[in-house]
Amino acid sequence: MAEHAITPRVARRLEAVQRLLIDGQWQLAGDGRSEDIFNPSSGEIITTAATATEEDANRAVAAARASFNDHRWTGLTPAQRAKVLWRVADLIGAHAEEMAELEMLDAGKFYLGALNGEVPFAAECFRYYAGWCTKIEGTTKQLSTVPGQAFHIYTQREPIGVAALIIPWNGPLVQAAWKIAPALAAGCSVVIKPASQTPLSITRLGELMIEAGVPDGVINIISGGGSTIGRLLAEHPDVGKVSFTGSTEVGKQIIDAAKGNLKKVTLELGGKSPVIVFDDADLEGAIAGAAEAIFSSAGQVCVAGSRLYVQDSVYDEVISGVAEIAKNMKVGPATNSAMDMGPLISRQHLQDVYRMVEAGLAEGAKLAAGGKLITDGGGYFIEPTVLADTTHRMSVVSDEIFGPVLVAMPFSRQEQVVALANDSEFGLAASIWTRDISKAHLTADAVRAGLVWINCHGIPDMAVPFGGYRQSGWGRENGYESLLQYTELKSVIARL
Ligand code: TAP
Repeated sequence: MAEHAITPRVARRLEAVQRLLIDGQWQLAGDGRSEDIFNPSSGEIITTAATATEEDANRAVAAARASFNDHRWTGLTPAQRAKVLWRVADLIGAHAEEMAELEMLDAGKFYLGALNGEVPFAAECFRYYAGWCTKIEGTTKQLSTVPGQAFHIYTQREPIGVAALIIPWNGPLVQAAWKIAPALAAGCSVVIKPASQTPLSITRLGELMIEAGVPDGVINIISGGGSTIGRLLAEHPDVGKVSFTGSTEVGKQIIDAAKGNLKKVTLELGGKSPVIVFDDADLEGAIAGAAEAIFSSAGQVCVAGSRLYVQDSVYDEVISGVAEIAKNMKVGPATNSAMDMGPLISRQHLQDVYRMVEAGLAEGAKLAAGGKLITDGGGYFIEPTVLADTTHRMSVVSDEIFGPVLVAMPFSRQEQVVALANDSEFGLAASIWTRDISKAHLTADAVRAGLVWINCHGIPDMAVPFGGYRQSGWGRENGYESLLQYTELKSVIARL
């Protein structure tokens, strides 16, 4: 049966207000306020979530600071901390169905997709960083400035302190895991703020983390408005690190807010990632890959392949192939795993995406597929859309749409497509489709992006650094690189 019914356990959970986690205590907002949470597949209210006051946020930071200062987390051995993170992963796995349902309900993820994708990937993230806890190392050095004397010189990595983690709605559980796991592995205490639309899976994750043995105050979860609570966290003098994923516009505001105490900042921001198809590619694979790159999660993916460049001689074939896939996709609720594409996150976002499509058509793009809103039912749906014959003067080509809208154009030479691919304020990701191994690697070298795929698109791995050039961000998530960004580096010079 394709339709997934909500289990009684999750239904019961949603009857209550989703609470804040401060210093190990689940609580309502100080002023009792809560916000409605919507199901993007139906437009219906599914529950309400407490929205933190500034006083709540200050208490969360104070709890994190106290837990850091009294070493209740860093005082455990690395192996003990690793075991706790591993237990978090096991608990996510043990509650995978429930987590997948929660991800389906407020983030619009397909149940089976979440069950087999996001949920195990989030668990894997905790396992990956559990492994790093015992492997955070410094180096030894030799001194040249003082001849004839003995010195012992070494470096060590130390946790920064309190890390504020601010995440978007488009993959709440994985985004939370990508920040919480390396922060805790490094020894930081954290305050995480989910996007206002998607607190459900993170709230449950918090419960599992407490059950796994993360000490009170080391993990704090506060839902609340971005421009109030998010900003407060980015400004807070007791926060030493802010790791933000979201729009480039808000990323710049985070930099401003963080400058008061010069806190360390990691930013994972927007993208407009090129998909480059050469005429010698396996076209069947490239066509399917290009469609998947933009329509997966309805294009609400920061590394979505949203600009398609196809070499002249195969341009018509590739565009009509991708358009054919788009036209045949079944669009519908995330509860129905027989669908190919689910909803956008909100009515507002749906309208924004639709306006971008209209602007592209007004600027002269040719509609090869889609372009219409799907208005039956209350959910937030738009057809998978392909705009062909676009140019770099059009806003649909320069601006991130963050929806299932592909813009396509032809190219003739390798140098030309590299110039086009790099002609963007973003530099998050790219994919290159060709059978010529030299061309593939030379193009990968020339494209200015943080993550380049060859003959595939969008494959993530915990070991592979993830982040962008230019206005796609600062720093990297995943891998050892992410963990290092939650540490300070100390050098010690000892005369013996
Ligand atoms: P944003 O509006 O930037 O929101 C992201 C988060 O920041 C939310 O938790 C939001 O809270 C909060 N926020 C908003 N204004 C803030 C402020 N002034 N100070 C501090 N926090 C603030 O992005 P979005 O629309 O939710 O997400 C879509 C964007 O995220 C796209 O541009 C996409 O490319 C980007 N994204 C990037 C990546 C990576 S890895 N590069 C991954 C996913 C998404 P509220 O929800 O309460 O507004």
